[in-house]
Amino acid sequence: MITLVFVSALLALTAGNPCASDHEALLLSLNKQLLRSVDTKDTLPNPSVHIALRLSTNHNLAKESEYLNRLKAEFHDDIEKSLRNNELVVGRLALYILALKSSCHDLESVHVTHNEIKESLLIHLKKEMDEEKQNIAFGHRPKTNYYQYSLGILALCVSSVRVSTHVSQKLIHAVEHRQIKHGESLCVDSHAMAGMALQCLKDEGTAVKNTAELNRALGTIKQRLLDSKRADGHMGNEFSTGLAVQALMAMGSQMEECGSAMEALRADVKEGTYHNPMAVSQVLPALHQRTYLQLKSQECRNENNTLTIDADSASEVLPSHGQVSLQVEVIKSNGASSVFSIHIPTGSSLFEALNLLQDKQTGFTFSTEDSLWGPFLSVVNEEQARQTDRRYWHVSSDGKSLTQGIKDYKIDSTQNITIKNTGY
Ligand code: B12
Repeated sequence: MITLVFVSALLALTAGNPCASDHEALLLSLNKQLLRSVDTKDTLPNPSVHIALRLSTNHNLAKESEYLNRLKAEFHDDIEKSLRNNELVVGRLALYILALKSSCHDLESVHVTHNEIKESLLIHLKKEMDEEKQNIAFGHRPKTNYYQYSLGILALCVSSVRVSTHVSQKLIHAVEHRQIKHGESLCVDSHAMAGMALQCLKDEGTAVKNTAELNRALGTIKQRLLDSKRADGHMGNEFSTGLAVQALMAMGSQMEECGSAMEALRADVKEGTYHNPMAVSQVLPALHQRTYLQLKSQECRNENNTLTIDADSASEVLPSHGQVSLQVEVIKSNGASSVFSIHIPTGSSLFEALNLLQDKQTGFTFSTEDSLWGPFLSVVNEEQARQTDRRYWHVSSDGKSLTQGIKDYKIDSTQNITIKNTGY
């Protein structure tokens, strides 16, 4: 009798847990999708992709090691190129360090050259963080952004480099004074990154200016992440939920496999929301219930080396049918507006649509800059929205801000796109 009650209770439990049955299969397919993306040679290798592969349970060690070598050659060169142009590389350098760390690579053996001085990656990052601290002191924000500033602290902390109390204090202060934003609203992604950075300092017992303030900031971040939860389980949006889940786990919250945020992520995976490798790389660790903080104790021993790419798994691109009309309004920084119209094949990306519009020679022109997320719209009708002036081209459709970039956003119905030079 007791056995019967126990078995039916167990059955009821598993039946009420629909996520448990397909979790492993979904994880594996997303893992394979990310592994497949590393074969693309037409873009720079992405350290965030490497980190996600290394934080996974199953590996393809040969491909991972080949990718690390590409990072050490191509990504490394790109960082040095930016240094020659006197640009700050805080975020990319931090991700590069975390990627090396994820493969247990000796960090002291990798150097960058800046102003003819050769220095280790960690020393250089420490210097850039000091520069950013000064930027915050005099300009009230970092030259890059708080997402990258947090990544910088995280990379130093995970690599056991002491973070100065002045540097950590600036992040704690920014959290408490609601200065961490994406455009107009509080930025969930950056709060998640700040949470992981500050949690790392706490776990390490790193000296901070005021321990009570550190704890208060961690509490604030946790509350803001929890408050960002929507009815459908997402925290912020589809692209911040993975980082938010990861941060909450790092901060000691139980994020159950069957919790609503995990359910939301799984639903997104099934719907194919995450096709951009950068998006996959920010979601996969959370689904594995792993966090960037675990890179600190990464051992790289006895790893499961069974991950392969299925021969027939390449996704099929269906030919599009019909046309939709698109209206594109450009609003320049002085408020001047111009409107362009075009018919495009259904399912075109906004990037393809803008190219078609440009080819029609109606006066619309644009150019983009490469980033880890893909092409970032930087110049429209010969006006540049400069990040150094804290401006960008904000993109919306029918008045709703896009949650994807121009290359990923697909157009399958008639709509009005607005591209507006906006300050942030
Ligand atoms: C800071 C930030 C911005 C800043 C960047 C400028 C700055 N110096 O601070 C501003 C406010 C300008 C911005 C703009 C946009 N952003 Co933004 N942004 C971020 C954030 C929080 C951090 C990016 C970063 O510094 N990464 C670290 C460094 C190491 O990586 P990086 O690739 O070198 O960084 C550069 C690019 O990421 C680029 N960038 C920033 N946002 C976006 C978005 C897209 C689609 C692309 C291609 C590039 C890009 O700016 C970074 C600094 O130069 C991320 C959060 C995240 N989860 O990644 C969101 C994030 C990348 N942004 C996002 C979006 C949607 C946008 C916009 C499309 C919003 C809009 N409707 O207009 C625009 C881009 C429009 C365009 N012109 O092409 C989404 C992208 C999701 C997706 N699937 O593509 C994210 C993930 C936020 C989210 N959860 O929704 N963003």
